[in-house]
Amino acid sequence: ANPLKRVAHKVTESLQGDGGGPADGIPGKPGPESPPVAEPTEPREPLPPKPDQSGPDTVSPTGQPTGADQARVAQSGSYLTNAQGTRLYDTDHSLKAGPRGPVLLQDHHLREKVMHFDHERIPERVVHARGAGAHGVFQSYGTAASVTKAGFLAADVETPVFTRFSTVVGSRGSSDTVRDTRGFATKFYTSEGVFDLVGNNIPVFFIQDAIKFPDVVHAAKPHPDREIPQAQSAHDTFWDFVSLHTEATHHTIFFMGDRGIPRSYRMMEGFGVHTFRLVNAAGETTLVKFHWKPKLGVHSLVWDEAQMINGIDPDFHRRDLADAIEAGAYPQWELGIQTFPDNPEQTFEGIDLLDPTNIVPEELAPVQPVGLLTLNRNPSNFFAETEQIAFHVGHLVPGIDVTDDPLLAGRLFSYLDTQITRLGGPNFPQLPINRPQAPVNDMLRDGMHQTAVHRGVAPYRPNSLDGGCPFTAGADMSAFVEAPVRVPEATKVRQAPESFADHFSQPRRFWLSMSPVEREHIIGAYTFELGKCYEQAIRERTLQVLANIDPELCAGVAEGLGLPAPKPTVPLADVEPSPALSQVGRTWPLDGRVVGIVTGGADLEGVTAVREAVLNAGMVPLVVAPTGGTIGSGDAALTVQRSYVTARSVEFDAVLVAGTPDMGGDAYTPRDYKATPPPARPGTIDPRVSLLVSEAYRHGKAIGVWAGGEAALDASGVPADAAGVVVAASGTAALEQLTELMGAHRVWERFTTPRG
Ligand code: HDE
Repeated sequence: ANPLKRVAHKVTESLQGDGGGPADGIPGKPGPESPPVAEPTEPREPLPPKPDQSGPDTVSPTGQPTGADQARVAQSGSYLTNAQGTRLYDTDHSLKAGPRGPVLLQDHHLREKVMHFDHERIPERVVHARGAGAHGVFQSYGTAASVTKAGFLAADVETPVFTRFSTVVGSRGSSDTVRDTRGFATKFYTSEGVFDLVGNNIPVFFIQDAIKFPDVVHAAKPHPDREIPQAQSAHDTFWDFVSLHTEATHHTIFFMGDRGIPRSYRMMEGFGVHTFRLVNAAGETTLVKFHWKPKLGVHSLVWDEAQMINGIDPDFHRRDLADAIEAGAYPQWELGIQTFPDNPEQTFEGIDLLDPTNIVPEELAPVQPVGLLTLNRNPSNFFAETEQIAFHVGHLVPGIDVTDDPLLAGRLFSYLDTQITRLGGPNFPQLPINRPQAPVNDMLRDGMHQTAVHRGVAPYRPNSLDGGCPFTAGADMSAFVEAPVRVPEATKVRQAPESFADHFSQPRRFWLSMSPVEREHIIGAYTFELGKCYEQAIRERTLQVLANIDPELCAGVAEGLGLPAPKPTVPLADVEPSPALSQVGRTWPLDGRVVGIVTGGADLEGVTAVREAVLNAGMVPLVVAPTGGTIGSGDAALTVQRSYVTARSVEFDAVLVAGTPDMGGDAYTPRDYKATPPPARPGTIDPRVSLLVSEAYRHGKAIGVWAGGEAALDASGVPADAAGVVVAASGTAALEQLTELMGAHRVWERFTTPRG
């Protein structure tokens, strides 16, 4: 039969109003005698394409994946092709009129290659531009099942996730260890749709109302005239804003504290910040705050170390996360909830739960663990995964709903809107990293970068032409139904509630909860940041803010700035400390901690034994020797991970020195020094080793020596009997004592506090 004739025949039929009828196997479609149908009441499978319709093939005649399948594996085959799959014989030379002649406009390969390159960059995130991420799984305990019907929190459900950590202020290429808040955003690909928990490592925020977000970000970003400083809060516009806008005080003291410079993404807490509303199967609601608790504890760098790392290894956190996962030291966090009765006031123990500058101390509302997050897979392509992932606080699943926190309201708008600029249109949920792992059956159509090939003719409801599909589901079928919360009758106002007005008692609680060494760090941080401001008035205004938190804090900073300490202008709040806020005083597991083992060639057997012992303890040993390559010969030969040129103390959590790590004879070359170093005398300690040891000491790290390594201590000015310094008979004996010390993260006794 002539196929063309068949088509012509069908067209004529449909023009006559005979839509094919039940003979087509399309239920609900009227046959010649059927009456017109009402909207169907039962869902059914999507219509198959008509015989004259077909989507793009997903496998090419040569067996290569194409279309949607190709998106998963962008590169296939062994030979270079252009973007259309045509093989190329040369990609290094433009097409020219003779080897020395002009390049020809007809070079379509040159034009395609350069055109694509010209558009490789997309706009960076307006905030949180610098980040790193990983895939993982979330295993629920089922302990939240009584308060939420969210399927992924039911007992024993495993949900795939992707987590992205970030700094807030810096550009994409900025350094990891700047003083800043960190983002902690997790996408749960649940069977009921995507849930995003877009949080930070600090439990409160700068502002109480989203309308001020552009203000705080403009103040924190580099000055608009010279575009400096990069990724810093230590400048006039930031302190100008936060000193005038005292609701920022709580967030500011948090990141002037040690949480502003985390040791590792693996060692940060995470917080949902806002109060959310959970809904259980019976429709009962509970107010809730989300917490992530790292299994490794909450630890930070010291400021000197953080500044050094900015230069030595700007990718410090990114590298740490990827290395730990690659080594199998998978970072883990427990998800926990603080729950509060959903009372009409939405307060708990007098704390306004809708004010995102408030915490509820864990001592008043304990954090109850509800599941375990394990990050166990590094991305295979940074752009496709970490850069293109798009989080949104409005990505919610049944059982988790929002509250009237005015900061959250603005975020519900912003996170969708920003993707239009960043990812180029409304179809970003189709990017591989953003695709839900639940079936998608939306009626969103077309638009920039549409990659779906939709079927059917009726992307609208109600319809009868697509059999009434898609159908809406009820709450009993996992549909998201907003909690029917009463909205109080009110008059429209641009105004904050009275309960948002106290800006000092919670920051005071934070201050009072810190250990002496943490308080010194906070004083040091304010003194540094304000010392970088040019305007005296900004310093003075900030001192007034500090006086309203605590006189000791204010006096400490005033002293450093050489200014008088003002008196408080508000009564100092009588608040109980919250010990859970302090990072000091507990013992933690050491998985993935890095131990530097320095040797100039002495006791290589001992070094080998320590290396093994470090590995067996789940930590990472790095052998440091005068040059790269190997050290020693024969069976004793060891691979060197860091030479004296590439090793710096900041990479290590503890340092071991074997024997006298002298200049290594001929191996010592002064190439990494600008000036000629002191003349090398055999047997003296290499200045790079004494620098390493003295820095490790200064930063409160455990140090162990054996086999004559005391000489390295001596050369570094480190007393052999100082706290956290171990002189042992063997490397493994030294490590044993070090491990104990490292459980506390740092040798805190070394941080003397000038104020007692
Ligand atoms: Fe964000 N925030 N934010 N934020 N935020 C963004 O979304 C915004 C806020 C947070 O790894 C942007 O996709 C507004 C609080 C994280 O991709 C943007 C307000 C908290 C990330 C945006 C806030 C966060 C973002 C920029 C005030 C902690 C990175 C690019 C109302 C609870 C997510 C993007 C990632 C990113 C807006 C306040 C956390 C512009 C308007 C509070 C972790 O949409």
